[in-house]
Amino acid sequence: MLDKSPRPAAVNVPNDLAAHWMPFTANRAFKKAPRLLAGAKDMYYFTVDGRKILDGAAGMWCSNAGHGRPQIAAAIAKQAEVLDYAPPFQFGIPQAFELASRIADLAPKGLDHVFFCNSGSEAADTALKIALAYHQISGQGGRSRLIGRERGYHGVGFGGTSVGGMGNNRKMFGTLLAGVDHLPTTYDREKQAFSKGEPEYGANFADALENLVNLHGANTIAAVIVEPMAGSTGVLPAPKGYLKRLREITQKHGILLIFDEVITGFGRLGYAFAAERYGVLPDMIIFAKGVTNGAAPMGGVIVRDTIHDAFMSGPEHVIELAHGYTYSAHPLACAAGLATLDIYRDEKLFEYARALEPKWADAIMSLRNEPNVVDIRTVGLTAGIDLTSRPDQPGKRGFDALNSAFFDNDLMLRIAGDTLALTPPLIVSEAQVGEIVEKVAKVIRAVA
Ligand code: PXG
Repeated sequence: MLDKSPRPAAVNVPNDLAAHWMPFTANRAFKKAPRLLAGAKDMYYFTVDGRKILDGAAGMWCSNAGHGRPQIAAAIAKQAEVLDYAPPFQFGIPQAFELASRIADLAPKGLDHVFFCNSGSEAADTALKIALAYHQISGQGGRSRLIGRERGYHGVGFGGTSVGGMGNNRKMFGTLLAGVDHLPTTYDREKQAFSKGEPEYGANFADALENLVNLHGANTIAAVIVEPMAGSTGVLPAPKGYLKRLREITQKHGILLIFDEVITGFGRLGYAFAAERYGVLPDMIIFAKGVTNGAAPMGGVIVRDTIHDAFMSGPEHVIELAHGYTYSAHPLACAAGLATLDIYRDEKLFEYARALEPKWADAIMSLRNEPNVVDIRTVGLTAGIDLTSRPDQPGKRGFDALNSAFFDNDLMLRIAGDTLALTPPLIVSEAQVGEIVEKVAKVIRAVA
């Protein structure tokens, strides 16, 4: 029998915290000292107790246009009234087609087709499945290996977890996908420390792909997936020339190249996509987060014409790709996406981010002499600041920094172990950059 006797009275404000098992969160620590948010506007969050927190993280690399944009809210509200839900299989809504065209317009020429999902994780798994299916229908079904990279993050689906290269995200989950291998990380502190933008050293890390080709045989490898800047692991920009070399090697061996631009897409590196910044044309680009400014869940894959077109054969009543989600191209997400892209365009936010990058980099680098700082990396409007670990407590200094920022310095930042990651909304003013840096300095001293 189910026990439906009443629970002990839940606290009314903000709520009983027990039932919600929080994602990627130290649950017990959180519930002892909750970081509860109640509102957000422009560059700020507001806590349930009314404090104003400067957002140094665009939420979670999402809200590139800042928070609480009325245009986006109105678009979502209107869409909910007019058409709340429509089946995305065998039916369509105009907004989905319009948004796909707008995204394709922003992407490099040749990447003209968009498959919608609801998150970066779904988008990563979708791209990997498209790669496998593409080889299958092209008579190269033997190409089933997938190659990721150490310290890569591609979400939490089984595909993304398998190609991902962050040990903690993998080790509890069994054998994951078979036939996966990893390139080495592009990070070498000795040769790259305190680089602004792309480190000079490290294009040679791409050559490791030739080793994997020798090991497995090119005709067994379907795709390579990398982030142009590895975000979740603490901001590792691609070394100069690395992505170009990866493209050359994949092309030579008929291997598809997937850029995971869940973080780097929509202006984070000063361009619509990092592919444009680096002048490299991948076969697929994964996006999420910034496409709706975080205001509605959405992700997707932008696919090269040649790949898309290969599927468009056979009897016309037959489904070409047996894949999709109940909420693919959800009306509310499409409405949010269209309003968001209008703001990016009208306010020239990508160009603004590009212009601000040198000042941002200089400001962040001024933290290099703060205690325990062993490296700082910047690219676009992002920064990773490595702190030494407390003895025998990896991640504790970072965790203390998160709390010091939130509770004592009214700043939201992200942490990856003992690395502090900064990635403010692209509307950040020069004065606010200064404020972020001052606050981060205080945080670093507080956790020294
Ligand atoms: N790819 C990349 C490159 C990401 O950064 C995902 C895929 C997965 O997206 P979804 O929407 O399924 O979460 C991400 C997500 C952090 C942090 O603290 C970053 C992400 C997620 C959680 C934490 O840096 N990025």
